[in-house]
Amino acid sequence: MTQEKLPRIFAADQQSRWSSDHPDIWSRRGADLDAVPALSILTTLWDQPRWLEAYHLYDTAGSELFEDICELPEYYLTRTENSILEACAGEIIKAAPVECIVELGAGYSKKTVHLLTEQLRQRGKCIFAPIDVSIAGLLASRAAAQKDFPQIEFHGIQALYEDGFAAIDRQLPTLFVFLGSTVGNFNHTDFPRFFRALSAAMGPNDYLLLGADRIKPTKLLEDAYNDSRGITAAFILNVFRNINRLLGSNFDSSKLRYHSWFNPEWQQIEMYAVAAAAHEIRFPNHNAAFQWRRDEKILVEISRKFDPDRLQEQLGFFGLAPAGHFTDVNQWFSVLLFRKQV
Ligand code: AVI
Repeated sequence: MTQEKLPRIFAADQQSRWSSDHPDIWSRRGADLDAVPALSILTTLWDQPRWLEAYHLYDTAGSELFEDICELPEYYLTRTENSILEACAGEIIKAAPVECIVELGAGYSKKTVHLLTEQLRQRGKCIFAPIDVSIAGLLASRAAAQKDFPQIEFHGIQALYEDGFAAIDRQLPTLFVFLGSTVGNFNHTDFPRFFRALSAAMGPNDYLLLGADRIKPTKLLEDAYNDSRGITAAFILNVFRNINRLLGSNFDSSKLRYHSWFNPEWQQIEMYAVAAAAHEIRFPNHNAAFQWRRDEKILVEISRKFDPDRLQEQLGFFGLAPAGHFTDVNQWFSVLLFRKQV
């Protein structure tokens, strides 16, 4: 790794912690981003009910399948959020007088482009810093940003979200952007941990822009997660190929089926893999095995749906004050702006 001078987006005390292997992309020294999967997978599979942390879904094949999901007619989330940002980016950027946009996720979707375009139009300059564990995603963001916006100062941060945003200088007015309703994939433990850490990392002139999918008629929600082409099923079941690759296990895709539903009490879509036939799942590298009984389910992912007013009130307890609410004509999706309270 080469040692360059850290850009000013990093807090002063971060100097010795980050280094750069690729121009304009920074990684935490010594961070082993691959160290956790085995422990995470084994501990949650031994829970009752069995479940998985959602990040295991995003290997190369999973990331490609998710791109396909975003194009599905039933999956209204991406295009609805995009239409809100296209219509409201000017107002959002005006309401958030910042110098830097930090995107949680490799970013550079059409949605981010609306914000970058407005930031440049209104302020003439822009620092853009996506945070992601995927180096491939960050390289793609960098290439796209440099091609379309040569005036932008780009700094990719290869890290877990919490490590990435904790490193940003609190004195630099920053808009943190967390789109796509990825917040809906957090369980009830992840959610408070994430917002506590984010709020603690934010400085007095910082803002958060959060995309949140809303509660709506069950049929619309269930169709979005059970599409007629079976892409969502392939995305969810692909996690077992990834686990076989990571852990040397023997999940058999011919013995799995997909099941999803909207749980009205928990206000979340639940996405399961169900054993169509019993089989023993072995983890030879870890000297462990379990019997997956026929019809037993593994909860692979949840996607929570929100009441935006309640979400705004809830984030108030984390020191984030509502500063704008942008939605679509159907009120299917909300893009919420918050200001850090000091
Ligand atoms: C990434 N995340 C916001 C998606 C969602 O809608 O919860 C993941 C997804 N899973 C199945 N379809 C989409």
